[in-house]
Amino acid sequence: MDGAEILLESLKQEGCDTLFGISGGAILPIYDALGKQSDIWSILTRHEQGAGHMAEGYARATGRVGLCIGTSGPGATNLVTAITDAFMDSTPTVFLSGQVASPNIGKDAFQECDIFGITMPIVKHSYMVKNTQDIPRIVKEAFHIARTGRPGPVLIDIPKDMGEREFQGAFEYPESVTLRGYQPDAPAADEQIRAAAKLIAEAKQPILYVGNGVNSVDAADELLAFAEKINCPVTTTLLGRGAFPGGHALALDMLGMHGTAYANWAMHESDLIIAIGVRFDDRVTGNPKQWAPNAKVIHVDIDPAELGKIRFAQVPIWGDAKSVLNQFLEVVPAKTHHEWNARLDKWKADAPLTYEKEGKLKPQFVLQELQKATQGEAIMTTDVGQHQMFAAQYYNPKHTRSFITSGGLGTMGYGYPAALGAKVGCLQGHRPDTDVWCVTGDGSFQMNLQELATGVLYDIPVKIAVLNNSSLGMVRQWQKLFYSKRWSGIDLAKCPDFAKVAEAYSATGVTITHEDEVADAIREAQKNPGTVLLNFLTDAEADVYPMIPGGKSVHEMVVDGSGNKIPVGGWGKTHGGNGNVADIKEALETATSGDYAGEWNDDLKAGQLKI
Ligand SMILES: Cc1ncc(C[n+]2csc(CCOP(=O)(O)OP(=O)(O)O)c2C)c(N)n1
Repeated sequence: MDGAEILLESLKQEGCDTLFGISGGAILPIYDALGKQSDIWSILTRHEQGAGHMAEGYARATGRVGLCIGTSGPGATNLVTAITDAFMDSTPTVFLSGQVASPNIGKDAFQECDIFGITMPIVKHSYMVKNTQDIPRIVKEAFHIARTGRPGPVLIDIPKDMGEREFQGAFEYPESVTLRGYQPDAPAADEQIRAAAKLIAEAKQPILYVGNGVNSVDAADELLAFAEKINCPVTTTLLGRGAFPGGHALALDMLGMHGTAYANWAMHESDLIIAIGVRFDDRVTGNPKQWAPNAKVIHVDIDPAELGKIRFAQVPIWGDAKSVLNQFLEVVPAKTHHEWNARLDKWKADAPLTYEKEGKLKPQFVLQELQKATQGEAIMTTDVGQHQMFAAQYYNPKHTRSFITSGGLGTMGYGYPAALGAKVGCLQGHRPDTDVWCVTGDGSFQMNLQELATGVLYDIPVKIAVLNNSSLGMVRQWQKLFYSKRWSGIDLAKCPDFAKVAEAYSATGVTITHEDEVADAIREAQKNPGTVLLNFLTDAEADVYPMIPGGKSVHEMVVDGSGNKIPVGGWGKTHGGNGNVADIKEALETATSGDYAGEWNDDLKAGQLKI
C-alpha cells in the first residue's frame, strides 16, 4: 500500500463515510486513491471554506467527526476560517491538508505554506506526517482528540511524498489510544456533586443556563429529566438552542444580547445559576460585573479552563454534561418552585417576543411561518446577522443538534455549506428523513453561494430562505442605534436576483414579497425534492429586539423597538420602579449618561427611539 491508501484505509477504520474538499497538486496522491474506492463519499466543493463548513455542519448534525481536505498553499489557507470556526464552537473535525514534498519544505516551493504554524493557535492539535507508517496512529489519535473532551479541530498536514511512498509492512490500525497528559473524560468528583446538591436544595430562584456542551454530548433527555425533577426554568445560549424543547413550561428560551426579556430578567433575579456546557460569553453576560448579581454558581464544563474564567463558581464541576446530569439525577432530590415559576410565567406573558406588524414583509413573520410549517422538526442552519438572531428567537427546534449556527466566530458564509454538510449527514443515514433549512441574509449568502453547484450536483436538497433586506442588516442596526444613522458600508441594493441565481445553478428559485405568499412558498419548497431558494424581500427597518447593547447590563435592555409592548407590571416593579414606560425611559437615560455617554445615538437621547 502507498501512504494515500493507508490514509484511506485508516479513515474507513474510523467509520468515515464522507469527505468534503477540493483537490490540487500536493494532495493528488490522495485524490488518486479516493477515485479508486467507493466507501468514502468524496464531495467536491467549490471553495475550501465551503468544504470546511460542510464538515462542521455534518459534525454538528450527527455527532460524528466531520472530515475535510484541501491542497497545500491556497487550499490550506482557505480552510483557516472554517478551522477557527470549529475551534470557537468546539466542533469535532479533522482537516487534512496537502503539503509540498518533504525535500521541498522550507524552500518556498510552489504552493508551500506553513499551515501547521498558521493554524497553531486555532487547532486542538496538529500533525505533520513524517513517516508513512505513522499514518494509522496519527489518524487514530486525531479522531480521538477531535471527538473527546472538549471537541475541536485537528489538522493533519501530509507532504506529497508521504502519500506516494510505498509501505511494505502489513496494515495495522491501532485499537486504542494512549496519549500522555491527555485524559479528557475524568468523572466528576462526588464531593462536587454533593456540594452542588446542597446549593440546589437551598435555592429559591434557580435557573439552568445551558449551552453547546449539552448538545455536543446528546444530553437533552437528561437535561429535560433534571429540569423537571427540580422544577427549574431553563434558558439556552445561541448554541444551546435545541438542548431544551421550546414551548415547554420551564423554557425561558434564549438569553443574552438578543435573548428574551424574561430570560434576562430571570437570570438577573436568580439566586443560583446551574451552568452546564456554557462559557459565560460576553454576548450573554454583557457587563459581567452587573450580571446576575445575587446568584451563586454551579458551573459544569468538560474543559477545566472554562471553570471560573469569567465568573467565579462556588461549585466548579469538571465533567461532561451527560455524565454530570446523570449524577445529579441520582443525588439531587426533587423540588418545586411554584412562586418563582409563577413570576416567570407572568413575565413571559407580559413581555413576549413581538414586532411591528405594519408595512413591508417582516423577517420575524417568515420565521414564524417556518416554525409552523416544520413544527420545529427540521434542522435549521443560519448565517450571521439579524436573520440569525430572528431564527434563534422564533425557531424552536424540537430536537438536539437541530440549530446549527456560527456562534463563537460569527462567520458570514457559514450557513449554506453547513446546511449541505448537515443534509449529507442525514442522507448518509445518521438522521434519515430530516429536512434541512438554511436561513441566511443577502450579505452572508453571497459569501459562499457558489456551493449551490455542490448542492445541485450531488443532489443534496437543502431549502434556503434568504431574508433579503438589501443591506448588511445587523451592521445597519448598530449604525442606527449607536452611530446616529451615519450609514457606511451597508448598502447591498445591487444584489443579484437570488431566485435567478438559484436557477442559473439549476435549482428552483422563487421571490416572495407579501405576507400572504409566505406559507404557500414554504409548503411548495417542502414538497420539492430538490434545492429550493426562497428569496424573501423583507423590511430593512425590522431590527432585532430585545437588545442589551454590548458590554451593558439588563437594566439597559431595549425591550421592543415597535412601541407595541411594554412589560406592564413586569420586571421594573421588582427593582423599585413601577414597571411602566417611565421606568424603562429612566433606564435608557442611564444608558445615555456617565460611562455610556456617546454610545447611544441622538435619536435615543431625544426620546425618538420608540420603546
Ligand atoms: C466573514 C464576516 N465578515 C463580516 C462580519 C461582520 N458582520 C456581522 S453581521 C453582518 C451583516 C450580515 O448581513 P446579512 O448577511 O445580509 O444579514 P442581516 O443582518 O441583514 O440579516 C456583518 C457584515 C462577519 N460576521 N463575518
